[in-house]
Amino acid sequence: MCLPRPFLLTLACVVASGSFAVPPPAPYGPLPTERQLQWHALEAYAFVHFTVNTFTDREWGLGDEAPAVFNPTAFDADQIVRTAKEGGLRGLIITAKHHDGFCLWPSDYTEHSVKNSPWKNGRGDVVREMAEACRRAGLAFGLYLSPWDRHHRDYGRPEYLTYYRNQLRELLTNYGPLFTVWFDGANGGDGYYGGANEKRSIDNRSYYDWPNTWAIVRELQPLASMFSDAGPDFRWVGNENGIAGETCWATLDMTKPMRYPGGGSAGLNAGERPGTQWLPAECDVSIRPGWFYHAGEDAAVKTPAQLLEIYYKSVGRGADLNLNLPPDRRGVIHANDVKSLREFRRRLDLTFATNLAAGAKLTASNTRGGSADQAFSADRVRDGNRDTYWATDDGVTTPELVLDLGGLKTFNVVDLREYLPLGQRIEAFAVDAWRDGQWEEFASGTSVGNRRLVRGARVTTAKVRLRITQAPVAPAIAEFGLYAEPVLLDAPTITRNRQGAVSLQASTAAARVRYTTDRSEPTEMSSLFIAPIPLAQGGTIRARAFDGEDGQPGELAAQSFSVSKARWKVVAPSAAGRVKETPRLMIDDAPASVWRAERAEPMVVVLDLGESLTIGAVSYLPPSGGARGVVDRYEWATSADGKTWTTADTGEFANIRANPIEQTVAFATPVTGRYLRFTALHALDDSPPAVAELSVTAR
Ligand code: FUL
Repeated sequence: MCLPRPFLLTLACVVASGSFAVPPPAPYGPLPTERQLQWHALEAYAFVHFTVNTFTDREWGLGDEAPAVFNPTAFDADQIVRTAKEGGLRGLIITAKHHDGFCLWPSDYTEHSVKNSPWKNGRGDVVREMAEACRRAGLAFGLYLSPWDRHHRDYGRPEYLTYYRNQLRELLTNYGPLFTVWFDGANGGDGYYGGANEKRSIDNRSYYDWPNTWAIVRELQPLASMFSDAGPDFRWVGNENGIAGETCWATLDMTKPMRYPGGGSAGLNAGERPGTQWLPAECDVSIRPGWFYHAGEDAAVKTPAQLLEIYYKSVGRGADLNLNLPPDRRGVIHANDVKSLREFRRRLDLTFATNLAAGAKLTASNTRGGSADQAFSADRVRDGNRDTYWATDDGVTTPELVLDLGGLKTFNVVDLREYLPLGQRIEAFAVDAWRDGQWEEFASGTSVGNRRLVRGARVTTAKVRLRITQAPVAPAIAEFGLYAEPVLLDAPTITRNRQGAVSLQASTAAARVRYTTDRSEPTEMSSLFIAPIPLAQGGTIRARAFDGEDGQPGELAAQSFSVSKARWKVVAPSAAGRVKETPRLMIDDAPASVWRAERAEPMVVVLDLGESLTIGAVSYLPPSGGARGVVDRYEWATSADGKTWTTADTGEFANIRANPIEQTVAFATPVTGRYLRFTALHALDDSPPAVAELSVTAR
């Protein structure tokens, strides 16, 4: 067996220190490789989605975009990299080529690239500039090269594979060391394909011949970890909202038939134990609703609190976080994203600045080789070094570690890490705090792996106890820490009634809530909330509470509202023949209630908006809980009288399978009408179309 490097290092260390009383524990289960260990150490890195879509306002380009549309006015790789770095992200992956086939580097194998764009007169190379900026800033650099290519005429035929691999070689050899190559499993079928404009179905299992493509990466970049739904080095977490399973094993059962790129998401969120391979999860999520920049989403950037929630549920569940920061049409990260990310990092830094375990007196119920054996002593859990660990004697699988904090201390975050080279050993653990003369459970959990962060209510105590409650073998714990998040007033709750009046409610009566409706940050100078805010025509509310005594600002709350639906009527389909469901479910502001068509054929919905409106954007919310009924092709039309219709837009809801969020279609020029028609032209897997909600944003 080939042992991973840190494991050998530990051995060497033990020998060197002369304390070789007992050997280290034997490894358990599937083990990580050296490249996977390096990937785990990154924990969080940036995704950068940038291509023609940034300029066409799409999520998936069709492949027929002219290279001329790619023209950032002030592209600044250093600004993008600096933003990621200041956000605490340790690497960056750029979409060298997305599904539209446009190449951000001047590839020798196609004319469909930056070399035929006006940007830098065709002499630019986004990939090179990003690679160099990452190198300067000390960030790991990685590439996304979409296997699905809607531009290439040979896509679907063997010739395309040659093209794809040529491009891969180009990227693997010309841009320095890569920490990852990201292989996307998405494929929507239809595309431009050199002018054929048709649907091309491929067999995800066989067409790409992955083993031979992976071999190229292994040959040219042996330390690059490869992503796909099912590895070979790290896996998709099964959603695009950044949340790993509450239990999230770093292992997967690769004997299952669907374990191939594009093979579906079943089992990926939680992983499988014991599994046959070390295949940890990556949580990919965008800081905005979409993966590409859309000006219409400037007010929908995730707040610092939302980013923290994602961090605790991705990194804090043993996965890596791949957070997308999409450059805008200038070619820089928008100020809203920069601001939110900075505040997110500031709060994390404040939280992890002081480890209460550092000054504590530790008492372990067992130490491997006896308490004199420094190599495995409990002290190792607080040395900030993931390559050293506390271990117990073989057979001691449920040890305890008591921390005497030397006085009352307050914490709300627990940080645990296993020593990965020996495998994922812990199956369950609990943490207790000493209260009123007895132990009281603060939290309990399952998988640990690379990292487990438990975030709970604040506890003030003089003693804390870690209990490993289930493990098949003696645990090997690299880190255990106790931290306190800075106290902030909770974000106020924002609600709107049917009539369109918005109320803001602080979590404590003493706080005062201030708000804005112009998308600016609420400050102590902003309007004070005293009475419901009329917002029947929709708009964006940003609000925060200010402490009644010291005026300290609390968490930001932000919510956008569409036009109130109080006066709307569904003209078609009619409710005839339906008992339980009525078409009103499409406009009842309740995302969970869904109208489903009976047959898998285009469904036409006609709404009477009750008055003539100038419509800037329309939205479709798909049903949740699977692909059934999720519309992926649409047409929107408006009418003044409900008889004569003007088509406003027709197209696809790109990426709706992997990311089934509300789909907003913004019109370049607003359209006017009292009647709105939504035609669901097609739904995923040829299922009968379904609608959870339809909405309108007025201009
Ligand atoms: C998906 C793609 O289809 C999206 O456009 C995006 O790139 C996301 C990260 O992966 O599968």
